[in-house]
Amino acid sequence: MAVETASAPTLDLAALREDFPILRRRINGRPLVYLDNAATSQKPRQVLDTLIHFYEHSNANIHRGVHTLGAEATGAYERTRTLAADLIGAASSEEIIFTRNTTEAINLIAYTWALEALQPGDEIVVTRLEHHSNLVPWLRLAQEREAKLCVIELTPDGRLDLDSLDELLTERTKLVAVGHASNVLGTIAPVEELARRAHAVGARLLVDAAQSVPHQPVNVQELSCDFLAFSAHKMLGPTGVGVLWARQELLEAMPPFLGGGSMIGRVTLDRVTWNVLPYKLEAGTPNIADVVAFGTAIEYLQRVGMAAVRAHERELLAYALEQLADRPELELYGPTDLDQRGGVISFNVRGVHSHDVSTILDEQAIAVRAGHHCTQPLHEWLDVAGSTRASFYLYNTPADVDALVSGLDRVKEVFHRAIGRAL
Ligand code: C6P
Repeated sequence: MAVETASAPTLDLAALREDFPILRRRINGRPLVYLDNAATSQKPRQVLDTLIHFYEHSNANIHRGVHTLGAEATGAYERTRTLAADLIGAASSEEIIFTRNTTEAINLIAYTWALEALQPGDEIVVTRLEHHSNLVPWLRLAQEREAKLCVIELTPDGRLDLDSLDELLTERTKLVAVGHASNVLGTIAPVEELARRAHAVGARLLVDAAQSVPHQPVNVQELSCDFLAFSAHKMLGPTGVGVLWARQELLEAMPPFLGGGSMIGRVTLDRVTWNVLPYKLEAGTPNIADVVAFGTAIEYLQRVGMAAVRAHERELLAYALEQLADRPELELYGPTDLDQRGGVISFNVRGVHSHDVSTILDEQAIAVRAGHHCTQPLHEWLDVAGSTRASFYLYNTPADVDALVSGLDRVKEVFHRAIGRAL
């Protein structure tokens, strides 16, 4: 199990890895090296056990039946809400809304709060780094509401160019929507400063925290943001669960998103009133068992300590960048200052398609992601169609980095002619 000490957080990696059954898998006769954590993380047996235990002992619908199972299921589901609130420093668990994923949480804000708040001519500020989940809803809404989308561009090494903010933020800005950590470059956005600058012009700040909450301490009070979204499946939890956090007064003022069971106060044939928070924004039967198991994932991460997770990934990142330096066939992307960067390395092997790189790595049991990673405007800026991405999590080891490096040696061997032509 992991240990966090006050001064130097360290992880007992051998013990920790024992908790993840899938890490014992072999692919093509070799042990799995899982470096696709930004896409989704693996799950510890504690989370898997919770899922099985729930279905074997307490399965029932929630907030409905008054029988024992219904009460147990409701208690377990609501317990996760409290754990999620504690994890991000929410003022109360009523500020936590369960969704399917980050994408749905952001769309919820777009089609409730933003649809009401935006008038023709208003402006939404996003960044060049955004995942399509934090871009497409705003593009759609801008079209629907005749609003304008303004973009924070990047410095040459892929940080946000804050010099443009004075021009971009005006009294017409209603929302700044920013990814806390980029899923491609790893860039960590200076959210506190963005919040201060957004609030100074009366705008709200939405943080896409899909790649930050799983990897580092995040506190919504310290960030001073207004909305924050993340996904359970990227942080040891099951798929199908997302979290939307927003300040209570904003949630209170928002109209419901979907209509149906649970979200109502009273329904007659000519009138409907809404339930209190958080239920007003959770229509229908939710993903009960997966939310319950997500609670176990949060407890697991809390035991390890988010500062320890961040420190471990930063060490792996530093080691990997050192090992991958001075290889002329590699084009590496992302900030050089590791304090401003999460545990993600995207790159291209010159002259070789990212899918081919990924396929050769997969032959050696190394799982990475290839393509545009749902960030086409960023890849347009990088001037490449796609990239290969290795992304770390708490169970990765320096040996995984070594495997990646020798995997890339193999890519070089196989594609030496194409690489030679490109150099
Ligand atoms: N990025 C990746 O491989 P969902 O799919 O809703 O759980 O998360 C969407 C999302 C939003 N923002 C950021 C910054 C993300 O990285 C992601 C998911 C995965 O990079 C899958 S495309």
